[in-house]
Amino acid sequence: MLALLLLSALLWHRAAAWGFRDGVLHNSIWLERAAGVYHREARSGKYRLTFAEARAVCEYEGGHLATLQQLEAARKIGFHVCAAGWMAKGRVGYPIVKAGANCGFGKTGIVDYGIRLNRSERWDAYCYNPNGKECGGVFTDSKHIFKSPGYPNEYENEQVCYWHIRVSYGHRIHLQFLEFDLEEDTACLADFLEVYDSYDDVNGFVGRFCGDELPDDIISTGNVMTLKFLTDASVTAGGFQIRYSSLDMPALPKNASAQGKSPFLPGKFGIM
Ligand SMILES: *[C@@H]1O[C@H](CO)[C@@H](O)[C@H](O)[C@H]1NC(C)=O
Ligand SMILES: *[C@@H]1O[C@H](CO)[C@@H](O)[C@H](O)[C@H]1NC(C)=O
Ligand SMILES: [Ca+2]
Repeated sequence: MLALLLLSALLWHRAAAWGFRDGVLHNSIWLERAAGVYHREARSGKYRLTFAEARAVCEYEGGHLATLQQLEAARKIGFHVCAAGWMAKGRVGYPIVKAGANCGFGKTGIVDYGIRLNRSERWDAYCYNPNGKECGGVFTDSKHIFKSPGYPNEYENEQVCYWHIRVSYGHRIHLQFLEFDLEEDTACLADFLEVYDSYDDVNGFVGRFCGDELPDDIISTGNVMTLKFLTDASVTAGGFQIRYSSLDMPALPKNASAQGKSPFLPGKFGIM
């Protein structure tokens, strides 16, 4: 409960620290990015940006609203977001990789709401900026080593990075921490790395890590994983290097409930 209070205090503090800067709306967060495309929502929540505000959010970072083709190119390498956003020319839509009943009408592809005549409608934004600061990514190789931004230099303040890993269907992901050094605090609320056994940062929470103790290896239950790296406004540290490799080890049948603490849980979040 205390941790929850601290967390909401932290989030509130972060929210208050953003907002309008130089007359440009800047109260958004990085959510995901792939192929130079990333999704932004207003810091105040989902579906709060008019077309002009969405465009300002992207331009503030040196990019512009993504075209339908750029969003589709990102989708093809695994960019999946369940939220409609403005694109170039006033189009609205979102990229779906994994078909689901609750999102995208059970289909994959760009869900296209078309060109909106009313530019005062409020949606999220899809920006395109291939030269943006390297932070996060989408990996589909069978193995890869990825690092905190700027590694081997210290990471920066005020970062939000997401890494999505997707290996072949029927395989699992083995995460190995090679180097790990984040600002230390008891509740891990200042700077932290969170690991999720799913394609988003909502489901399948595995753990939150900080300090300089090397976390244990983690093996996913399905073929997707998400890592989220968040830093606050002060004190940085060495950062991390993480290796993942694909294991040829299908998810166990869902009825295998007797396995107890085994890390090999049923695959809940497989994506073809
Ligand atoms: C345009 O959308 C806004 C926000 O949804 C709404 O308030 C407004 O009435 C709409 N304007 C027209 C002409 O439909
Ligand atoms: C679990 O599923 C496997 C194969 O699907 C089956 O052989 C086994 O009997 C099931 N076990 C239970 C406890 O239902
Ligand atoms: Ca910090």
